[in-house]
Amino acid sequence: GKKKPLVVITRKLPDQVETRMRELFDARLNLEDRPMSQPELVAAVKEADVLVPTVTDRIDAALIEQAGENLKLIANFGNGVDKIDVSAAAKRGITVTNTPNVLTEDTADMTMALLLAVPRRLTEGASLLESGGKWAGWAPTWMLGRRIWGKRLGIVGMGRIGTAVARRAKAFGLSIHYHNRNRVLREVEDELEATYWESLDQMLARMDIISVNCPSTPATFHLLSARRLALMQPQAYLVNTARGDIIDEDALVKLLQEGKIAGAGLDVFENEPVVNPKLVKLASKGKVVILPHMGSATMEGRIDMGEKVIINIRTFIDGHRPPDRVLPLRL
Ligand code: 8YV
Repeated sequence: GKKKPLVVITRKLPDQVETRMRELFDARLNLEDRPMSQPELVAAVKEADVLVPTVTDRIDAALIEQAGENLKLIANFGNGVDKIDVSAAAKRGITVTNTPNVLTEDTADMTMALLLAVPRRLTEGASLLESGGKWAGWAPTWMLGRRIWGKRLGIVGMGRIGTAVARRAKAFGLSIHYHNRNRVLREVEDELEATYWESLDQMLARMDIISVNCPSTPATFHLLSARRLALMQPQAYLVNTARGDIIDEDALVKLLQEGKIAGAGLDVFENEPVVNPKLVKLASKGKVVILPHMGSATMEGRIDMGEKVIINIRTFIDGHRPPDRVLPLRL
């Protein structure tokens, strides 16, 4: 029969995804589960018919330049393609796909977890008991957080995840506000009773909680700049489950240290996997809750992502347009 395509997968995936990949393709798995080195990535793009990278691989123009004749598809295991130079790929005739939809609800759940955890001092309370016996007993004025219900939530980026966050937040009694390049459909706005802010600056200045849910692109790099972050209210909280570089992290740290905003819940960072030690220190004081990029990390989600990758590869190999093709950005 036909020769199976050589599919190089850069990271360890759930067992059942790997088993399926082995059945369908000439799958080269990463059994050690550490990020590939640069030489390994170069070797991979030279040989592979299909590359399956994750967020820990930088697939930039220089790497794509070195791709072999065979490489025709980069099927990203993940939604964000900020680490992949999609235009450089397009110029070489390489198609790029991602895994949208299947991680929307999980990421929205984690956004809510952070949104609740910071104002209600969840990690502070938990670590107090974990560290042993500092609880002198309940008192009426002890461990007071801030109420969530009735507050204003401003969502930066009202796509699939932003909308899923809005639905949850509405059920928690928050009023929904959003900034987006375009207004969302009227019926979605009506359902969420959402207020559209054309001006991000104005929205930032008026919200109690800001949630970042847009993709990282050259246009959103430091979208929450030092100037914009300074517009936020001193009692406001910031949550980010999107990408670290959308926020000027140094500026955020400074505002938190100076008490110019109340707190932050962060699942993503500018320099992953390195977390700014100042943020770690703020976390130990309960000012921030920091998580190691766990937004979509559910067993079910990872399996669904794997299935999506497989569908994209199979559709492409069969000569059709894969369902989750990513087009180069028009900026
Ligand atoms: C993953 C993500 O952790 O899909 C994304 O954009 O950030 C997460 O789902 C990672 O990207 C998998 O490659």
